[in-house]
Amino acid sequence: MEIVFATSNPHKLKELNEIVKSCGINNLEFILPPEGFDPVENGKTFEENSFIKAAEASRLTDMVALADDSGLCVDCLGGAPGIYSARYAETPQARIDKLLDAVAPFENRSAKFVCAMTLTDRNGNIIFADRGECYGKISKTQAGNGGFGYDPVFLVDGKNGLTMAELSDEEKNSISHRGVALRKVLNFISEKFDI
Ligand code: ITT
Repeated sequence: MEIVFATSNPHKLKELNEIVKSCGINNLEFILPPEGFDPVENGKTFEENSFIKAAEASRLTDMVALADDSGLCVDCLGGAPGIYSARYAETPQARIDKLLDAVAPFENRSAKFVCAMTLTDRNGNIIFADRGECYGKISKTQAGNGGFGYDPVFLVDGKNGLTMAELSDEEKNSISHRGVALRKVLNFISEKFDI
């Protein structure tokens, strides 16, 4: 079975395919949307933006589509950057620098990664939606080369002071917000479809 993965972020696609493989599923393939896929992410929540992306991909392709809207929510910043995580500053490094500056005055550095996933049918109607979360703290300095985005400054709870970027791909996928959300989606898909 083929499902369109409504993203323009190659890191997400890579992680998605690794997670599917780690679940022992061989007959499900996520494919990218066609050129021209450029949804307007003007929702107010991860869930709304996830639906907007999935519905747009279904509309363009006439296929079942899955979307991931995700981000980092930092407690002392009132949940920012949240749904604006991708747009917090120009480049990945500028986003990390801005985050470390913003968090610097605070003692409480607790944070979470959130991933809202929505599956839509060929007509763009929701058939399944759920979210995954992963808890940790913002580090004082960045460490590690794995993953993407804010991974180098996210100290994962229960991982002995390692950042998400210092974990192996398998370790990240086993505890990440994306892994948690996708495994729920895969459970649903395997019950509903013939995979
Ligand atoms: P699409 O909308 O095309 O899927 P995007 O990167 O713009 O790609 P989002 O709007 O969902 O996606 O924003 C997600 C941002 O949150 C992402 O660009 C990172 O900055 C951050 N993020 C999400 N998941 C992350 C992860 O696993 N590790 C580090 N940062 C992550």
